[in-house]
Amino acid sequence: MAAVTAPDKPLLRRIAHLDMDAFYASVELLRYPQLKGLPVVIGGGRRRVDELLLRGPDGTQERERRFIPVEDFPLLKDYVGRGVITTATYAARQFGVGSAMGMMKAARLCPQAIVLPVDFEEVRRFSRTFKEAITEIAPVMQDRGVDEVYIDFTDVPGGQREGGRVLARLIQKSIFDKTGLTCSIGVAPNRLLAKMASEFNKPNGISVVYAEDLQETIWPLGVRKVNGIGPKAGEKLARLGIETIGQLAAQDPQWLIGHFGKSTGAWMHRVAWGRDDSPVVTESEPVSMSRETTFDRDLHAVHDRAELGAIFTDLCQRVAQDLQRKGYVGRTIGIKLRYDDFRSVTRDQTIPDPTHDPATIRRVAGLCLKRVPLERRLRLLGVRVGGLTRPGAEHPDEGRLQPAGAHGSAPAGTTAELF
Ligand code: TTP
Ligand code: MG
Ligand code: MG
Repeated sequence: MAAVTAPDKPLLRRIAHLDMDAFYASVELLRYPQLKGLPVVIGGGRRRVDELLLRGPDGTQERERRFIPVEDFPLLKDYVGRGVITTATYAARQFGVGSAMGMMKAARLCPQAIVLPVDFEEVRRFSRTFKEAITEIAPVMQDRGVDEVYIDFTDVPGGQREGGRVLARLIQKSIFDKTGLTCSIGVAPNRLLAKMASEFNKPNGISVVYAEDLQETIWPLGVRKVNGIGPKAGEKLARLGIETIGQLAAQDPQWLIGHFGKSTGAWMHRVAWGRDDSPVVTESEPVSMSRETTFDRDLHAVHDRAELGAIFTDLCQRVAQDLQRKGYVGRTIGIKLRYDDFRSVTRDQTIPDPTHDPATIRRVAGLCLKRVPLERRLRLLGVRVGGLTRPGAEHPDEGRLQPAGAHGSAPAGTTAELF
């Protein structure tokens, strides 16, 4: 392939982080375009709201979504309950409303905001579509969740021009053309800085950062802007008098190691200096899907049999739904238990024909359960289906999938986890 730049000028490592703007809310605006520009928050209960909206005030009319008058939508001021906001449109954010805020509190800030619940199916569908739009242009993409990815721009045509801005623009346009959704992109020498940069010009923005911008652009930011410094580490750093990334960079690495341990302390020093060599790992297909849940109180296989049985069946159904939604079947069905003393055990069994049937998964998982000691109380139960294939693959090996990377895309939900 012809080099984009002269041979004496080596390619700069250019890594992008792309994050969709107000993702769940933007997905709703696609089907209710009459709400564009208005404050809308996503949160609360089921999608019964759709039925109500579609039937109209007298409960009989069948209305098309885009013709439903704005006045008919539920408002935040009428919300009663303990729900929290998942996300908010940028129009709503101007009122100080945002992710993780209680809905009743948000109602005091922006009573006129429209409330809609999330539609996970729709969100996942758009998630797949925008990612496909990216890989058509830039194949080295790493999935980092429902609305964000890392992309290696280094060797992609346009990836070096204006530091990556040209390619970023092209990707934004392609995503918009295919979905009607906007996103923000940060391009930087590595993933660490790209992740920060993608937030600089939200929404619908592009931000290009070079290694030499570290001092001016990155060091004034708060330490919590570093992906990996969470609330606990942030608080501890604050107690030590370190608020900004620049202050972190100024610390002696040994001092950081003294406070945070060898690996975290050394890592903190590295990231504060903008260093990150981690590659963008192209996401392979998942090898397994699983659901697990930690109980509110430890349960006993005999004394809490009914409760445990119901949870077990529910987990099997959820895994089956995940498989069906994502279009997989699997042959190896397994369980995971954690006892009250935190020891864990797993068992699995492989069946002749791959399945995504909840009853089959439940039956085989039940057989696995019979093979573990159940005297102790349990704190966690999980169900897993592995050996995944796409149904309809002509030859079993053709549908067989590669091992997942370190960050499999776990199905959304509180009980979801890959194990
Ligand atoms: P984010 O990318 O964090 O937020 P966003 O896309 O809504 O807004 P922004 O423009 O600032 O990127 O999260 C992506 C989606 O994930 C978001 O639309 C809703 C969901 N989400 C949750 O379910 N819980 C949360 O706490 C957050 C922050 C997001
Ligand atoms: Mg987002
Ligand atoms: Mg995101």
